[in-house]
Amino acid sequence: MTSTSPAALRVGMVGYAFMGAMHSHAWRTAPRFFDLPLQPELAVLAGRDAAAVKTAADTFGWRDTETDWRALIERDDVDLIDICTPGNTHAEIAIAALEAGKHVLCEKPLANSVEEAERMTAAAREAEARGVFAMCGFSYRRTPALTLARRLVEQGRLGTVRHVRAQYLQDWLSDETSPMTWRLDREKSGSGALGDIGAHSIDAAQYVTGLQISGVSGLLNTFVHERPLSGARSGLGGSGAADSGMGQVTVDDAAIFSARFDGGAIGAFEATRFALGRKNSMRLEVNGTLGSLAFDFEHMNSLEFYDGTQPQETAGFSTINVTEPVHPYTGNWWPAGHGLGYEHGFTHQVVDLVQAIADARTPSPSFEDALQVQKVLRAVERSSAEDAGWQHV
Ligand code: SOE
Repeated sequence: MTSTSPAALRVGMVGYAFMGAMHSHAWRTAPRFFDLPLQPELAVLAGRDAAAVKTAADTFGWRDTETDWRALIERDDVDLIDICTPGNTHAEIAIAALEAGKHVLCEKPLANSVEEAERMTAAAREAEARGVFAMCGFSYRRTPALTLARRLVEQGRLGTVRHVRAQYLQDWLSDETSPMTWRLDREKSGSGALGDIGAHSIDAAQYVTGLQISGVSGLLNTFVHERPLSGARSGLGGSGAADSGMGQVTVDDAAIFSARFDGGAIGAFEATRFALGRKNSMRLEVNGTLGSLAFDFEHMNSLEFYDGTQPQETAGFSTINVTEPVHPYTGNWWPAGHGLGYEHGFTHQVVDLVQAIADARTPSPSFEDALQVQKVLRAVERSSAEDAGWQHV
């Protein structure tokens, strides 16, 4: 009997900071733990600074480097472009890559505006007709507990969804001297807490419930308008140097909005980087006519479930340890009960993308799904900026 190894999927990646490191890890790890129909190869890493990109490539295990993403896209030894750069570059790179016949994985949020996201979605639709596929990286969908939550909603265990409560709470900007980053510059990031982390909540809420947000009313706020241009970094935040000059913060620090979903459910959303003590608390609570779910990423290996069909005497929220082989993705990892981390969602994202490409079907979330999230972001911003109240999405 002969065994044939799967065909290669040669990846070219643009960007090598936090998300670049994470995606590198995912591409390298996915085929080691999952049986994939295509074999990802870390082919070429692109970045503008030749020395820095070479160091990153050596660190993360990339074969070759480029200093211009256009040269990367032109290479015929690359099949897929993974975009891990700030939002202002997504549209140009993704559209060029799709036109050149490369599959695309693009970090979230898809773009900095609905107009860009629409162009990207049109390019993805056109590419798909040629067998070329695009996915947006809303990685939290692939946290096993959230995938299980989706499964429970699909199985009807919640009945009709009535309420969604979604909060994404971080605190890495609480220190007012924490230095400027591209994430605080609207030109580069499109928006602040709203697009960076609120977008995750929007995607997760729509994914878990299977419902789309049709209208919103929002309120954004910026608490700190100027920050030192440089300083000692610690994680995403840090403390700035008083003598480094000041830069303008041009995005929101926090966002809240209420939402209406198709079908009548209502939701309350909150995104902030000023919730002292909350590190990466991405929470989702869903209440239906038959049951409720609650999730907090700070306890990512568990899901709270209330089964309202149980006898009242014994009914109560139960904590499911989402660490067993019956749970989504977990059987491919450690022995039962041992749990997963932040990076696993990114590895699962690669697994599902590779499978979709091999099956020649639209990956999820598609650019179309991500465009819908972008429309929600725009509606929230309009509602707040123009004091315009309710906005249809
Ligand atoms: C910063 O807020 C950040 O790194 C986001 O950009 C990521 O998407 C999120 O997963 C963690 O927080």
